Amino acid sequence: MAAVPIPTRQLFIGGEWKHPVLNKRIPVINPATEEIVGDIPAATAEDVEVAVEAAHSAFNRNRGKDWAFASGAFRAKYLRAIAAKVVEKKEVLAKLESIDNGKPYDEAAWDMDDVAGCFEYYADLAEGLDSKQGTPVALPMDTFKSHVLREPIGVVALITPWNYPMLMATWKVAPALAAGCTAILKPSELSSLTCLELAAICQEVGLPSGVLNILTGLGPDAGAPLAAHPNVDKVAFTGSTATGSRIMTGAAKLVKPVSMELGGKSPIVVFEDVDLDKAAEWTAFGCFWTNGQICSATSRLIVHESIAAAFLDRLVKWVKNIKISDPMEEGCRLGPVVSGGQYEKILKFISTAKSEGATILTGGARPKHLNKGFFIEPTIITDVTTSMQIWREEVFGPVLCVKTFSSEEEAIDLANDTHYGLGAAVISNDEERCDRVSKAFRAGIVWVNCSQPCFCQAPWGGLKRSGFGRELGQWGLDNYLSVKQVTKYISSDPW
Ligand code: TXE
Repeated sequence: MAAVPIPTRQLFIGGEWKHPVLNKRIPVINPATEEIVGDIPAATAEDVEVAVEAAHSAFNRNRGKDWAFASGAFRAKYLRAIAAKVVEKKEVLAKLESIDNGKPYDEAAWDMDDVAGCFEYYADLAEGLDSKQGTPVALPMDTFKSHVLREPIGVVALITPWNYPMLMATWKVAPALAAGCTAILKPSELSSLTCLELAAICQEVGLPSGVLNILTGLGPDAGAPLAAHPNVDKVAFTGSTATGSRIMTGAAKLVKPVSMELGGKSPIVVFEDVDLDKAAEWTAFGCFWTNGQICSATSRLIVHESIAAAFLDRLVKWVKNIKISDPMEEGCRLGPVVSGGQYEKILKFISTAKSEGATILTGGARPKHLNKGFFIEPTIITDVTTSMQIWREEVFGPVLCVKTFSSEEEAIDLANDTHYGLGAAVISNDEERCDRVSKAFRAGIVWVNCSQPCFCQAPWGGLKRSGFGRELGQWGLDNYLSVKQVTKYISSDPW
């Protein structure tokens, strides 16, 4: 498939392209070839200052009538225009995503469909906001009358990761803009190309200046000053638990609200009554889709002991058939992981598992037919104990670890044996059992007889160290709204 030229972009601030104040840039490395294919601007605290000022003045412009306190229907027009542009540019965007992040082109193209769908969905919710203003509150006294206004929370910082660069940005940008917030988006330095194209789209559709500002740059140099800025009213973050915790510590000093979508170590429980082929397919999909670089990847397989051998046999056959290649090659199902750093980190996880006594059933190394690029074979690890690092820590790579169980109770205990609580899946033909297990899982998202499907209408987020707050659906919009009560004294008598 023909590649696309990598555009050279600047920071997007106040509706204009601006060179970073310190004029630094970060190389873009294609993870399939390890070659530098372009660069992105590296923002620092100096640029953060200008971007926050731009967002602030856009929020307040004309007393908010230009955006924040305009009608939802007004804002929806821009969200729909952005969605239409994403559809129009889908092929170029998907190619850029694939080159930057390493995900197969087809997957990147599906991501762009989801991006457009998410902007459309929040356009609908923005329109719906108009009729929800002024909801009356029932009071115990008829001398007072109260109603509720739902207003944008203010200037928001949106800090996003590299696994679904454009889609994760959209999960935040679309509801934030629908709510009437103005925003500064800081995508991951490992995959920023499509977010810079989102900036170009905003310019093309004439989004009012300063409503969305996009700063690319390193986490400590650009993300940290942005999250800590006193004129940022809220931080919405998706990324590692360690960085989330750091942002929360800073936000606590300013009593700044945050929402956190963090790591995971999600289980998939496979009971003995399943169709082995179907279950193997969902298990493989749940862990190896996007190379396991999904916060909700079901990377701990908990399988009934009576079917474990037959099931693993099918699973191994299944993963051995996955086509691993340059992500732009026709039919590719697994590309490289995103960066050299992630590649080394994942291989270290695998070698630690071996040294702790686990068995590498399949995979565990670079595929033999690829001698460059950050490729790792889909890896299945057995003989795992619950104290091993591979069972406890998020790998964020194509690595599945396996344990067996003999009773439903034991399966639930193993599933919940984690500090995380993002996703959990159960595969069984017994509906009542699926319902029981779904309730027993300590997780924010449960899949029954599947793993990973995600819809922008349904809430997304976790418990425990996987974070708090919910994205998507109405919950995603609520993240960016504040609730104001207005109470009127309506009696003619003196109080
Ligand atoms: O994440 P970071 P990294 C996990 C996954 C992965 C690990 C490291 O396990 O192996 O995190 O990835 C910005 N203040 N996840 O290093 O650091 C950073 O620039 C403010 C899970 O990429 O969390 C990027 O934009 N911002 C995850 C974003 O935070 C800071 C997805 C995420 O980067 C910052 C990604 C700081 N001090 C990684 N430091 C998921 N839950 O989906 C960094 N950033």
